[in-house]
Order: sequence, then C-alpha cells, then structure tokens
Amino acid sequence: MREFNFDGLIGPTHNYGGLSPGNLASQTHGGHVSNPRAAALQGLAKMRFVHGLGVGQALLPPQQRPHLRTLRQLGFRGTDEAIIAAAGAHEDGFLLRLCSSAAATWTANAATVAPSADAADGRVHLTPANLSQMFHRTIEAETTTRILRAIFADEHFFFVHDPLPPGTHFADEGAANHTRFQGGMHLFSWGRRAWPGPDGMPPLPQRFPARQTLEASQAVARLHQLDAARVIFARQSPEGIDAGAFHTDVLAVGNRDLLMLHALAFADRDALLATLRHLVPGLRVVLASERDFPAKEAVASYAFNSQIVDLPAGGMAVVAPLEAKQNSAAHAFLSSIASDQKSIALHYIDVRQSMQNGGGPACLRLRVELEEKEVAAIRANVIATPALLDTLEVWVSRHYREELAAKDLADPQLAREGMVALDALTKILRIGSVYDFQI
Ligand code: SUG
Repeated sequence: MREFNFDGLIGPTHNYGGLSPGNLASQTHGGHVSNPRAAALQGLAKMRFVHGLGVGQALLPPQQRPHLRTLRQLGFRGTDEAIIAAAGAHEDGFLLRLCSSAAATWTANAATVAPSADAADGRVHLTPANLSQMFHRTIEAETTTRILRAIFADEHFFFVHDPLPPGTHFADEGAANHTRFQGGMHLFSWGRRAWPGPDGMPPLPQRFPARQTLEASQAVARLHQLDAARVIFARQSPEGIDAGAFHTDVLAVGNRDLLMLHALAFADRDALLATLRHLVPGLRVVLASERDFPAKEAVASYAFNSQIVDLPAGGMAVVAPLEAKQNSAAHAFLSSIASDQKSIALHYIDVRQSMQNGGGPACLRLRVELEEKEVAAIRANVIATPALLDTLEVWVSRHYREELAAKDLADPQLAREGMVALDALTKILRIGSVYDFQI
C-alpha cells in the first residue's frame, strides 16, 4: 500500500468569510482581502514539493461558490445574477458569505477513509463528512460525494458511502478527527456525545463548539467494516477546543508508529496513550507540554497541523507551515523531533493564504492508502505529475483573480468566472459532470 495525499485545489473564490467560531484564524481574518490566485499557486507548490519527496500526491477539485442551489433552496429566485444580487443585499451579505465559503478546500474534512486491508469486504471505504455542525460547511457534502464517486468509481475496489444523516447527532468532520497507525489501528476522536452514555454527558468546552460526535465516529467505524479490536474512540480535550483546536489535527498528528501531540489534544490522555501503546507496538510518542509549548502558540503556529509522510527510501518527513518556523516555541519543538527521532526530515512550506482561514498543510490533504491495482482503477486524471501540476498552474493563472474582498462576492461576474474555470477543470481532470451547473 502507498499513501496518496489528495490535496484540495484551492478554488477561484477563496475568501475570508469569518464563518467559523472556534477557528481563531478564520475569526481573525474575517473581512480581509484574499488572493485566490496566490492561494491556489501556494497549494499547487505544496503538491509539487510533496510529490518531489517521492510521496503519492493527488488532488480533489474545488467546489462551486457561491452555491446557487442553496440560495435557491432558501427562496431566492430568478437568474443567477438576480439571486446573487438579492442575497448580497440581504443583511449585509452574510447569507451570501455563508454560501460562498472557501472551506471545501480543506479536504481533511472531505471524508474519512479506510484502506482495503482494514475493511472486512476488502474494499477502500470512504465516507464523505456531513459537516453538520456548521451551515457553511454542510453544503459541501453532496458535491464532495459526487466528486469522490467520480474518482473512486470502480465499485469492485471502492465503496463511497453516503454522508451520515444530517442533524447534529451525527455531526462528522471527516479525517481531521481520525488517524490510522501501523497495523491498521484506527484512532477516531470526537468532541461531544449526542446523547448521554453510561457515564452521562462528558463536559463540553465553554467558549467554542465541539463539532464531532462520538456517535458519528462510531457510525463511520461501522460503515468501514473495521475490526472493533483495532478501533479506539478518544475524546478531544474541551480545554483544547477552547484554545482553538476545533479539529483534532490542530493539536495532534500521527503516522505509522509516530504520534506528535499537545498536552491539550485529548481528554484522559494517559489512559489513551497506554491503550495506543498496547495496540501499536513500538509507538513513539512526542508530547508537548503546556509549559514548553503553550496551546496558544501551538494553535497560532499550526505546528501539529504538519503533514507527516513516509519517504520512499525509508524515514519520514514532517511538512510544517512556515508560520511554525517563525514561532520560536513551535520551531524548537519541531526541530527537536527532527533531531531526537530517527530519520525524520523537517520542511517548512508557505500556505499562508490557506492558513489565514485556519487550514494548514494537514487540513489541505485527505490521506488515501491505495494498493497498486486500486491506483490503476482510478481513471480520472487526479494523480499528480509534474505535467499535470504545470497545466493546473496555467489554468489558475488564466482564471483566478488576485484580490477578493467580501463585496466582490456579490459580483455576478465572479460566479460566472468560477463556472467557466471549473468547467475547464473537469475536462483537465476527466471527472465528468460534478457541479450543479453541469448537470
Ligand atoms: O472548518 N475554515 C475551516 C478550516 C478547516 C480546517 N481543517 C482541518 N483542521 N482539518 C473550518 O473551520 C473558514 C471559512 C471562512 O471563515 O470563510 C473555515 O470554514
């Protein structure tokens, strides 16, 4: 099996909507002017870099924004232009912003994945996240499902489930709350319970919402036909969520036999680590204490939102955001891992445009472990090659703006440009018709 990182290609309407309470970067940058072209080129440069390390790299296309179908469902009528104008004029454009979010680009939230080796039926399982906790994200699920079904189309090898049922009981945020370790051990994490368990309701964060429910994680583990003996459900620390870790991958990241985590990533940490050590023999745990590396700095720098990837010649690379290099506690922590642990290389990468919305290197990618025959079964042109990345850079330069302010979302020309761009993209990627305007 080889891991492929399916990065979200950042879309032509990348903007700072300020839509995610509990995501400090999104809240801080709400209303700032974005640069969609720079954002997409930074994302493509990251893909090129990771591909250059010899790591499997692929991509998922962006979504159409503004999401006109949602605006129609909410009662706006007429031509696309009329709908955008009316929504833009409604309550200072908030509704239009909700339907224009760039958030689908963080594909760690697109789905949860189990490789075929771990599923009882021997297929790769993908469950698109319903993202029920936040309205601006819940509208992603249907198109994500279509895109995943277009790419993982061969039902002999792949099973793309429906997203979990809507509503907050089964709120699911995808792989951002899931880690697979060696030996097919799956760690699912969650922030709240949907209903009281035998021990009642665990405490909730005080300031910010807990998004994922235990019940959603359990449903995904069932759907993926995992061996119950190799599945752990761990609660996110409410203090960690209140410090800005709205997803587990803001304060923890794991790969194979390595787990890097902050003291505020999980509740009941010692018990969790004991169980993990038992199930993942030889597990290396790198724990950052609140004293050495305060959660505030960890969240600001996104050091734990690094990608950890296996290198073909052995060893691993940590691909961290540039912000972590500029933060002394983060840089010291990451450098100590690279010097203390065997064969770990540290790299920094500039994805600042995405970071300003709370999306670091790890948020930008969905990990999919594939056997050779499964890779061969993917007919869509989504596996990165230098030539495909060149083509996509040209495509971005042709279609993307360099400045986008909140008021621009009400420009019907922007929506039109997006449709032209995405239509061209589906042809490059050979994924057929996946957008509403194509169906
Ligand atoms: O859900 N940001 C996303 C960021 C997701 C990051 N993903 C991971 N941690 N894996 C979120 O909060 C902000 C959109 C805006 O404000 O315009 C946003 O939705």
